Amino acid sequence: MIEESVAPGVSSRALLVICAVVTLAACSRSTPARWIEPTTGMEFALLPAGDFLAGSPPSEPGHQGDETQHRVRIERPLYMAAHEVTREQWARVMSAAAVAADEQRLPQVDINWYDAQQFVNRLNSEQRWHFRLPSEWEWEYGCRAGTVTAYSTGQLLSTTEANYNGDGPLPGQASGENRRHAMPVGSFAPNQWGLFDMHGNVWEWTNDAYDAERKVIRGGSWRFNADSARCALRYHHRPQDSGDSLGLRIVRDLADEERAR
Ligand SMILES: [Ca+2]
Repeated sequence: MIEESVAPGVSSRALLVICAVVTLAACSRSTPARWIEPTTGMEFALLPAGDFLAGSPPSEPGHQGDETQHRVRIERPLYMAAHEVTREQWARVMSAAAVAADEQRLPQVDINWYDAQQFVNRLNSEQRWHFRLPSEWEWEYGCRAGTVTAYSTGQLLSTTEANYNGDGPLPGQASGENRRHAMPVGSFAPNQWGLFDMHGNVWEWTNDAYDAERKVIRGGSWRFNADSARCALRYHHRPQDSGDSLGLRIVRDLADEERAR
């Protein structure tokens, strides 16, 4: 039947080969799902454009008054770093002293928002890609990874799934481990989009203002309770503040030729 629908002399087998070649060519031109930044080895995951419901319902344990649910449109796909920025990556970009081998995979902390901006500026100066901090809605979009629950794991988060203070579980939830320190990035399973430690480990600066004086930080940390690690939680600090459980994760905008694919 297939031969009847194609040009004379083209067999069904030849048609299959042609289709396979065309499909392969199309795949090779698509924007890769993972991308590695060449100077630091930082790994990025491609997030699709799309809509999602930001915020949380009042019924969600830990819900705060500034988490009003609303739809957010992420207009363009973007690359989001799979991990929090590590101490080794920070030192390399900032030309700082070498980091001890057993600390290289720990997340960089004790940096304020201006330090974070300096990091992306230095990275941008070295190459043609454009890096930046995520907006808070890009951050929540990546954290949810298509889920609509309190966590990307569901309505509960165990300390076997993320590094938060297990002495402060959600109401009705059993206590968990309180590690009292950051863990090497990627110590727990990633979410559905391949992003690690969006819940807990260290807070992450975003590009957005919470109000006239403060910037939004997201994700909770090893110091904070389970409710702070929820996808919707919007915490904040003055940009000049820093702390031992506050770090960063960066994103990269797609280049024009990547958007065209
Ligand atoms: Ca984190």
